[in-house]
Amino acid sequence: MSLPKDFLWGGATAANQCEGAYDEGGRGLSTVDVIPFGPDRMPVMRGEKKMLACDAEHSYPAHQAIDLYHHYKEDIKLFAEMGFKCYRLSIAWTRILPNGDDDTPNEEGLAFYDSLFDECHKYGIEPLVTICHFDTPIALIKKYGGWKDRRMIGAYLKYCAAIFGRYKNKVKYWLTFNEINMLLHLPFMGAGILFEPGEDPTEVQYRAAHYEIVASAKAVRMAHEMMPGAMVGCMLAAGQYYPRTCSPRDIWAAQEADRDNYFFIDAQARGAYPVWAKKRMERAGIQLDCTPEDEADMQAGTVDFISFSYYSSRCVSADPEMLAKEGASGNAAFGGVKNPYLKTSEWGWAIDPEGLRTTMNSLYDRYQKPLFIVENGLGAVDKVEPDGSIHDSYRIEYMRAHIRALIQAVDEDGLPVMGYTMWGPIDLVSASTGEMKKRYGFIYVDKDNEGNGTLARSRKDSFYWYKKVIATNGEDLED
Ligand code: BGP
Repeated sequence: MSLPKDFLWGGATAANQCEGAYDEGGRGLSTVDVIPFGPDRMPVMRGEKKMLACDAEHSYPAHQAIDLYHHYKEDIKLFAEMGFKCYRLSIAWTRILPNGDDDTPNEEGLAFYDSLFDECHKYGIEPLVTICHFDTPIALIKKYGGWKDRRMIGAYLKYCAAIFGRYKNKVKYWLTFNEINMLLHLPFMGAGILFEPGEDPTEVQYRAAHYEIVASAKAVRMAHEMMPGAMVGCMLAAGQYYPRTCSPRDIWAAQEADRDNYFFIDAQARGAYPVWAKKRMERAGIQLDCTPEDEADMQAGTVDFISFSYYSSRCVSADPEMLAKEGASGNAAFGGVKNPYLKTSEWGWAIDPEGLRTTMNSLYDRYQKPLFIVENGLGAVDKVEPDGSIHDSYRIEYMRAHIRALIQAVDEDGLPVMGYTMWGPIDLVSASTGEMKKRYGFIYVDKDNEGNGTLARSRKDSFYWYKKVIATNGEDLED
């Protein structure tokens, strides 16, 4: 078994899904704060229903989340008890720049993350920071229309300069945008995009994608200049597309679906758009606002490593009858058809550990850069026993199978993998549904969908299992 000795085992969270304290410490409002719980959630995340402020009829899970803002010392201590080498978290843009592009950063926000990073280092935990995890500042949506506008690049770089300058001695690993391809699937959540009547949604999305890609490239360069030794990655919502049958039309459909997502990473990792993307844009009548300076910036700001989330593989069909019959698969953001070979989670997400190995090999074949799995896990309902224990064998089983696949990819395929930060080491708000009931954690948080609960933390069976996995560097995966 050959996982490297310095393999970065750990867990990943996002500010908006766990911090809460949305209006404390001088923090400004961002997209995630106005995405409500309930039936309006999807239309708002998709940019179809406009919501730029909170109202009394809705509840907003991000406002309190699991209150990590006030519990981070306790939570990081629990991560340390499991032996974490790495903690992936995101900085909330509006804690640092409440209006998104303020000239002077908010000291209270800066001080919060200073203290959080110190707490990590106290236990030898390396922070891995996502610069933007689904939180476009509302003020910038009002001012510019979010990432539809080129001026967002300048605002993002101001934010980067503030955090790179402040944390250069505390943070070595950075990711520019969480799941950058989510912009195509959930445009408001991914990039603060609201569609106006008469706009071509595809054109708007690709224009925004281009600005994010340029911003990412410029941030990579800035990071390298300001923080020698820093490593900056891109982040893809990954999961290989399988053709539903071996019909050539299904094969092509799967390749095209993969390309929708690789579009971003091709640009971030290779520094230029792939040839097929240019042709696709031409056919769709899309004019990318790509200047010669942008091209030079993209070329000069390629990422150091490829990070990605993996929950499941995906399956597509080119056959309209099949599409009508099988409809969308469980993950509403990605669509597709059911894979008859796979079981699904309680939320309908296909469970496919072998697909992780396939996805990793596709990514490495394509980019030849080190990989980093920065999200993987199982959202499930947990039952608390009368004595307070939680027997989450289903979670252990899911993670064991995926870690096995990761080890195979290293051992048998020889892929360089920097680390594995599973998603949601502590229960937190679900991004897609806003629920608390969809739990990922090794640590249980006493809070329900309606917001009731003491917020008390407790250890599930999986907590002790993961601790052993880390202690043995993946040698012992039994429970
Ligand atoms: C990814 C996001 C995370 C996280 C995860 C699980 O798309 O980067 O923020 O939430 O998915 O998804 P969910 O919370 O919808 O179960």
